[in-house]
Amino acid sequence: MSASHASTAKKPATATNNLEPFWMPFSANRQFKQHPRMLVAAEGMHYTTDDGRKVLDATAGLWCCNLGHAHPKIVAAVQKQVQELDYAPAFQMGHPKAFELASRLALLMPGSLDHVFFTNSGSESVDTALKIALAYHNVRGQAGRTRLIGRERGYHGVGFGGISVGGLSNNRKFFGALLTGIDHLPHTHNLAENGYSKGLPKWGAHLADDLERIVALHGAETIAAVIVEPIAGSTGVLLPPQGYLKKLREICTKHDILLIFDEVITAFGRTGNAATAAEVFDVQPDIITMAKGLTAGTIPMGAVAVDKKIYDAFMKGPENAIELFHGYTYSGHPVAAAAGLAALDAYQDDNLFDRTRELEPYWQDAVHGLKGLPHIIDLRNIGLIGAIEMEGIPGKPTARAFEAFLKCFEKGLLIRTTGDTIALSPPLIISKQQIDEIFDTLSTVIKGLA
Ligand code: PXG
Repeated sequence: MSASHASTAKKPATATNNLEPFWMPFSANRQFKQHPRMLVAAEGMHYTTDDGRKVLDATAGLWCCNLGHAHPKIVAAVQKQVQELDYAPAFQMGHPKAFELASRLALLMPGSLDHVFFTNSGSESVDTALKIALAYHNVRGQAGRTRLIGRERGYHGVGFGGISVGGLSNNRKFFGALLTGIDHLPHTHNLAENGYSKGLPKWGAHLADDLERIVALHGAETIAAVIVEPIAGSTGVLLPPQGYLKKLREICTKHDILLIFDEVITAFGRTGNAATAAEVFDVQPDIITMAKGLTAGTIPMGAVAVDKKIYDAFMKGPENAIELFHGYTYSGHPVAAAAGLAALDAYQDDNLFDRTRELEPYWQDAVHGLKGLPHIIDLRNIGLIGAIEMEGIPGKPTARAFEAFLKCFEKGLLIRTTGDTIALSPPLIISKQQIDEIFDTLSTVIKGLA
């Protein structure tokens, strides 16, 4: 065998805690492995690091641990489930908890969104929603509706569907031709018009009219669906201008185009006193994608809620025929379903969606209390979400925010940065005192940034 061929020879034994083999997702691998930041335990609002420090979680993990960490109800439910029924085949077989969770979710979803398809992540939820949209038009005799419309700066996970409708250049440009037949609406971020908005910004509803331009360009009869995040999270917390989502809804309805809300980070109480941002913003989509807060981050699970008219369109033809050729080995996994049911109980029993609304004014004052500190060019908030946008260091984009991230971590605070924006999304169980702690630390750190 020539030296250039890969070898299957056994590797020499290496230390089991070697950091090298794990190719970390969305991470600067080499930098991290030189200076690792390891979390070894978590409870309530705090992580514990491997050197025994407590770190206040201002990000709910990655926008997922809305109930804080190690919620006793979820811990008990998962332990019990894994012993009782660890796995059940998902195709042509069922187990009660998946049906129960779907029923509970159907009740939580707005309007006529009353059927639920289970996935294992936000990315899978997005690709599932896009496929359902295409197949929906197909089964009702409109197979020409194949175009999908996303939005600039949108993040819809990392599947090929999600990066195609997504609008983040780095997530797209390395990965070939992507899906064809995709168009993008303009993003809605405008600091000159909307800087330092509290809640939804006033300017920009007209940006939804761009959908009419796209419809005119391609013909409505070629367009299957529009997908947007009600609040664009990963790109730096971009809030929808007042009236914008309603306008999108109106234009979609007019042209028989499905409207998909990607609520992977906004669902489960993040934005106000309802399960979904759709309800908080009073706009009814045809499909909602979820993940993260569904199990409060404890077990991977995603879900896609669809309007009754969509499910019904598939329930035609012989009853012994499979209606949708799509699904995952772990769709509705018993342990994930048990975690989901326990999470829904906990949201309800602890009134956590109401709590978001109660804490919102305090949170808003705390976010906007940073105004005037060096480097800050915008502050934004809604529900229990906050964004601190900083001016980048010339020629070194992201460096300033990343330095803030490292300094906060040293001081016992976990934040999340994207570009030069700090995004905050604490567990909904946070106390006012912990909100103060977040902003005291941030204020000290930001004042000390280069
Ligand atoms: N859609 C949206 C709107 C998301 O925010 C996904 C889909 C993909 O979910 P999965 O489970 O496949 O990762 C997401 C994920 C951040 C951050 O810091 C956000 C996400 C993931 C990791 C970090 O903003 N969102």
